[in-house]
Amino acid sequence: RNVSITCSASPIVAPEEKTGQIPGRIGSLGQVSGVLGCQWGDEGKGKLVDILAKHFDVVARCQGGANAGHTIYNSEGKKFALHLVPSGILNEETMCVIGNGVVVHLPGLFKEIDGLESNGVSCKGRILVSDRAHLLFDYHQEIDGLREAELAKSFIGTTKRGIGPCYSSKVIRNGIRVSDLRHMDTFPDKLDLLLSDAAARFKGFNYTPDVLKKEVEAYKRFAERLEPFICDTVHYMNDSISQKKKILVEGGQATMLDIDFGTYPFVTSSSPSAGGICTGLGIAPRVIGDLIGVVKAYTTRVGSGPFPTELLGNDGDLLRAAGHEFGTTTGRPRRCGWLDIVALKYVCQINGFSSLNLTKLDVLSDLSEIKLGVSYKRPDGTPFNSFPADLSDLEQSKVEYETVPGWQTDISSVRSYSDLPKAAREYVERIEQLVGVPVHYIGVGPGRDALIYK
Ligand code: 2SA
Ligand code: GDP
Ligand code: MG
Repeated sequence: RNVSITCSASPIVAPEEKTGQIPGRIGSLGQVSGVLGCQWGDEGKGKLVDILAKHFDVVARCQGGANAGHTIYNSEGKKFALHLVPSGILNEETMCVIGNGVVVHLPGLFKEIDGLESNGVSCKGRILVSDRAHLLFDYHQEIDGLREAELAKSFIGTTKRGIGPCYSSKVIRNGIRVSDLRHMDTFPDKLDLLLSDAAARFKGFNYTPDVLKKEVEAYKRFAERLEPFICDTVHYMNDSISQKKKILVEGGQATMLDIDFGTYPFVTSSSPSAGGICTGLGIAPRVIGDLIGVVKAYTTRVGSGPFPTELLGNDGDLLRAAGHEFGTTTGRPRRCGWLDIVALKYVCQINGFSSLNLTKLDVLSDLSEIKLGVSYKRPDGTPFNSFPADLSDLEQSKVEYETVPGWQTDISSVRSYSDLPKAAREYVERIEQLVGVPVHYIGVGPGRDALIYK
């Protein structure tokens, strides 16, 4: 699950390489900017971060872990699927920070780094891992699976990457942090406490002294290898801000999966919305300039939980096939449906986006008509004023749709907004009108060049 490769016939040339100018409004983005998911993840955040990275000095992840799957293509069309390493890594001038809010599975991180290095991407001296970040052990992953099995039919549909169990250890305060690797004398006792706790709770978790011994040995080696990457990233980030360096924060997952604002309990265990930037990197709210919300032109969700605008049966299958909607981390088929304006308005309110990146508009090109979910109504016909917190309200609500004409033309090679078919422009403008946030970037394909600057 590291790096897979496909090669396109010819190199993809980014607009700035052709014209020497910074495209669109990239040049005026704030010193500290962020790219966050607006739906249930997989909106195409990685692609935008990769494109923006060359205009920033630092790209930082602030939450989540290797549950994230960010797919990007370099200029030769080589495909990279990143999980823990920030999507700025392909731009060799960019420093990549894994912040304190991230949960780090070291075997996975090293595997990812090895995969990148063997594909010609130099990581040496370019990745910093926070000394305050929590370590995610194999046992967290095992427990993730055991918890899901216990939940039986009400399983969350996690990525089984150990995310929930690791954040649980952090919050219950027996977690082990990166800085603990510098104290190998006390590390075995801390790990024993953690593993004994798991063994007491889960019958299926087989804990023996041999397990501890092997894990401690492995972590002694990991500690040595990680040492050059370990950094007080809170100091590094704030120092970079003082030095007027440009910082881009890369969100994983999305606000509808946020532990506070998402469709709880069918959420992840971190804060993928704006607040997670401050808690996950140790930077002040006032330094945050622009936040770009990434939103697919339709909706997908992987895992269980409410999805009001979901298309079941053949319609959903067609969208999945057209958009190649399969999990980047787990390969699971993603559930597909229409764009949900009610959820998007709620997410825009929480994050205060300065602009949106509407992605995968090309995927809708074959449709004769497209629907937008514009309001939710209760069984008695009264509308909800906002996105309901209560899952039973969501289950009972009926979505009202607005239908707009499709464009039925291939738009994947369009590069300027005015060249888009009228119906495609009208779709974009109707979304802007409904949510009140401008769309500044439009994705028309997976490659770096397939972006329209509006
Ligand atoms: P977890 O593993 O505890 O974070 O799972 C809890 C919920 O969060 C969802 N989740 C995701 N949803 C979309 N994409 C994610 N990343 C991968 C990708 C997913 C994959 O890029 O495709 O490969 O399956 C991601 N990570 C977490 C998850 O589905 C649960 O609903
Ligand atoms: P992320 O987790 O938000 O970074 O998104 P993922 O990488 O998991 O999923 C998005 C998928 O859509 C990836 O395979 C991208 O290569 C692809 N993609 C991104 N933007 C576009 C676009 O505008 N059009 C098309 N067709 N594919 C896109
Ligand atoms: Mg993804």
